[in-house]
Amino acid sequence: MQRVATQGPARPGRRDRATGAPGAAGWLAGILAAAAGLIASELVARLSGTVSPFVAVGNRAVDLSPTPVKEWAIATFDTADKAVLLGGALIVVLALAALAGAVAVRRFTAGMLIGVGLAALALLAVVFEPGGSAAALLPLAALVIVGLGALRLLVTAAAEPASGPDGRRRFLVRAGGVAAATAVGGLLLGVLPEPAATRVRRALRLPAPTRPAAAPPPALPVPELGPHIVPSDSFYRIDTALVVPDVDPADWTLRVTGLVDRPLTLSFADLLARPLVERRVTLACVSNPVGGDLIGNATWLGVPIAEILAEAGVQAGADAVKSTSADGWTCGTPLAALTDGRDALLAVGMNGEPLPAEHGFPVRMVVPGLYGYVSATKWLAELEVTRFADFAAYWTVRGWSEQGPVKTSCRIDVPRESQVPAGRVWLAGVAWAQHTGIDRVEVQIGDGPWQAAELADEDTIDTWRQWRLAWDAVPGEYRVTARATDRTGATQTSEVRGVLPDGATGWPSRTYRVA
Ligand SMILES: Nc1nc2c(c(=O)[nH]1)N[C@H]1C(S)=C(S)[C@@H](COP(=O)(O)O)O[C@H]1N2
Ligand SMILES: [Mo]
Repeated sequence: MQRVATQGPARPGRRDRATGAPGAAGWLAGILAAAAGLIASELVARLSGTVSPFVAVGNRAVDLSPTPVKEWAIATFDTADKAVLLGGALIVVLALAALAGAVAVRRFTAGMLIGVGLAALALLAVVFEPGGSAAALLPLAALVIVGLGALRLLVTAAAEPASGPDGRRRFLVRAGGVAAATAVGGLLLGVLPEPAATRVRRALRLPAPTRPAAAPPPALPVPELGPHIVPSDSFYRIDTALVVPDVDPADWTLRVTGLVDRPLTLSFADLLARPLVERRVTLACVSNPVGGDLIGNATWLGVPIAEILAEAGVQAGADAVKSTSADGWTCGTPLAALTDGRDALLAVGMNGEPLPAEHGFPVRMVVPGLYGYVSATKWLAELEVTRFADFAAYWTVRGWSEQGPVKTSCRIDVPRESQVPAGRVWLAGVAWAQHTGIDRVEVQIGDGPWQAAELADEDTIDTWRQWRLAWDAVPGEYRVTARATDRTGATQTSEVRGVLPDGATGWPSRTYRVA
């Protein structure tokens, strides 16, 4: 390699003979050191049951990113948003580590300081982790010791004045050693015991409901239309948890606190010993755009929240229940929605099985008629009876409305493709007006008249209803629009509004080309 004269006399650190390529040893040293440090910290986090520094950094990125960025991420990546965020964070961390290595080969102290700066960011992230403990400093210590130690080991070899193949060999030996140790750590991580929730959930058999849900109505026979009850593994997932909280039912308690005569602490066994009811409820996310898929209908098994509140004895003046999850997320639900006789549940089961870990195992809330962010707390830990005037929940602080009743809406699902063969086709979809019920769905094809669609039998007023309309499609391009009307006679508004602050409005429409 040629060096330009203006670089001046080659200092020891400048020598590239160790690797044969200028800078490459430094980059490699940084990346290998970061990988070793990250794996070590993940291992310690797993063994100590604490949050890993990497996940903590990701969690803070989620908390700190402005609401429009979050909305964009949900809209763009849907439920892959977490994988995308963690992948992106990993690339950024490795790039910065590569930079630290490259700098350290030339100016040792400056390079190591970049490494220390990264560790300091991780420390901040860990300190601000809600519900974190002092034990969370252990994985961070592993990250610092292994990461910076490996960086020093590799950089000193890469920067050694030793000329020729000796220096090169020394660096490669050390790099190989660090890479091998990292690989072993990765393998170990793969064979460590699985989370308690996964293990316990597999063996758990929930009691049968004392009051089972009625049989679901027959699905409308439209080949491409999705099922009335959405299977748990394709049910939408929205939450702020990058790593699903691992809650062992044996350690779980629900605290009922605040404006109550008798504060309660219930165990999971206490809950299962009560009469369980089974109810079908359609859950919806306030971030669901018109026509979006952040909505799903499931069969839930659980204990009516009203019964628990009655036992605790709600005091006069309360108008809200603040619920908190095991990972510190908070939610504010109107007291009335929990006590007015609707099927608000502390759910332990979803679609005939214990709640999946991602959907809140072991216990979550399900409240018909309210968006999830004000009602559907997963990994539930505490119910505090209080007043809206006395607290602000996680999303309320971030610009979303304090109250979030679900807006009447509908969706066109079928045909799924925009190219449609001429002839008889079915237009079909779902419509919802939780806790009011759907009365009517109308469809307009092009600038034709509004036509009433056929509705599936009503399951409950808390569940969506499938609709369909036969269309004798002739070649051309058509905009198809739908609108739902609820049991009170109110038709969803045509006014187009975005999801902030309390849910999107407007009529869903799709353009079809008939050929
Ligand atoms: N602990 C916790 N519970 C939560 C959330 C969360 O971020 N953390 N998100 C809520 C939101 S915004 C919605 S829409 C529903 C989604 O429930 P699901 O993931 O089971 O579909 O969960 C709610 N419960
Ligand atoms: Mo949501």
